Amino acid sequence: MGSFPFNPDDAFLFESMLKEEDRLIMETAREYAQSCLEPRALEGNQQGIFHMEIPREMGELGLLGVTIDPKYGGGGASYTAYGLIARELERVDSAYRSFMSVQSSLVMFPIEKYGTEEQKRKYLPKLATGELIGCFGLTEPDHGSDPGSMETTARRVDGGWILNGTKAWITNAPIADIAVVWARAKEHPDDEGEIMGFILERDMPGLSTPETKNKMSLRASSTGEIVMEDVFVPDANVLPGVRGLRGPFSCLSNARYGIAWGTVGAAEDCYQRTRRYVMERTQFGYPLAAMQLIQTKLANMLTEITQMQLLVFRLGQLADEGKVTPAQISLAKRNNAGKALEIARMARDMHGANGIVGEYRVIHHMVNLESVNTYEGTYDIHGLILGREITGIQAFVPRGNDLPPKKKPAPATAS
Ligand code: TGC
Ligand code: FAD
Repeated sequence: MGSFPFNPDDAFLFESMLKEEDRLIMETAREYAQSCLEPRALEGNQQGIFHMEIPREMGELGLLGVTIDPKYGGGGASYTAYGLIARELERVDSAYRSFMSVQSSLVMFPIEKYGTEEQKRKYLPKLATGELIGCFGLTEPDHGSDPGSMETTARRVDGGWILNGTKAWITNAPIADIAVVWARAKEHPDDEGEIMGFILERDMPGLSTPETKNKMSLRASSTGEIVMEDVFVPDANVLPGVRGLRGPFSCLSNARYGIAWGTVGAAEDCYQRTRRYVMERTQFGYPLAAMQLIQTKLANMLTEITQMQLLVFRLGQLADEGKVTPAQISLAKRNNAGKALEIARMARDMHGANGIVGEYRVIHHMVNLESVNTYEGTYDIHGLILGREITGIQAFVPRGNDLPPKKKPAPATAS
């Protein structure tokens, strides 16, 4: 064994395994995130502001659509590079990673994969520069974990489709120029309807995107609804390359992959801030860092982070070799979002009262990670996806004849 120094930020030297081109992209993202996003993060969170310069700044540096073909303005880079960008943005605020994930994985990806040549040329270059902002509408007020039960419909008419319905909890919706919306398309009124993807533009009559107010998490992310009242969408704006749930779910795979990486950044930031804090903070005449319980907590954090780092590194290799599966992505998203949240909660505790103060930034990550653990499939839904892969038995719905009656619970009464 050599006497190589131990690196308490990268215990198994995972960054040393990165390819040079991926490392350069990581360094660009890190420099930008630390110098341009970090100074805005506290205000963004406390005032609930998404600074509108951010899309163009990210676009100029090539951080949007990094895996998309360069002929459409993308970066043509690896999935590992995409993950590394997510990690650097989320090290500052999950809201910034969220913006980038939605733009790259949920808007640019389906247009590139399922769109026509005209759609690719019309939208992708401007999405890559941040001139256009996109959002992705799958979730509905009554259908979150089970988007297959969606109620939004597209009715066939001459030259296009009429969309009706409401999508809820949509990242970027209030600021988006375009929306990729998934709806049940009915050629005839009695059709059950196949899920199809549509590209909606901001100025289409009948479309509105009211903001979701009073969020206590991801406050620097703009979230809203997509309300569609007889919105006419021409045939030119239909994504022709996919039918069925496979369409939106393949986009989710990409975005979940980015979340698995992004949450490493949030966890690392919580751990590093906590390590600095306990070295400086003295109680009972000694630095907190000298206490056994504190050291064990730091050891636990670093152990989890190391596993998270190695997991996404391998996930990135598999993605770059074209061998990654949705189940592997579910495992990594579930593990890393869940562990990052636990680490953030621990970091908050180890900061004592200061842990609830914005400037220390750990509660900021903590409340963000509550959303990250929920969106793109909750922690338990990914457990069920894995359970189905392991056993071959789906357990999303209760089985047998004891199904609960389909009625709404009585409203709670004040006593
Ligand atoms: P299921 O039978 O599992 O699948 C239907 C069809 O889809 C295919 N498929 C996939 N294809 C590609 N990638 C994946 N990850 C896929 N998962 C499934 C599947 O092969 C099948 O294809 P086919 O051709 O045989 O029909 O459908 P199900 O209805 O039983 O699914 C159940 C479940 C729970 C797995 C699914 O509903 C689910 O994943 N629920 C979670 C919903 C979710 O994640 N929503 C996310 C909304 S977007 C969001 O949160 C953005 S936040 C972004 C940000 O701000 O960063
Ligand atoms: P529910 O589905 O109502 O789940 C509630 C609880 O029940 C959870 O704990 C869940 O794990 C559990 N549960 C559900 N089903 C089962 C089951 N079968 N067995 C056991 N437990 C179960 N959606 C988009 O389409 N686009 C976006 O851009 C987007 N951005 C978002 C941004 C934010 C900030 C948030 C918070 C959400 C966003 N979402 C978006 C929606 C997100 O994907 C959903 O919130 C998520 O899929 C969960 O759905 P739900 O909130 O309806 O929860």
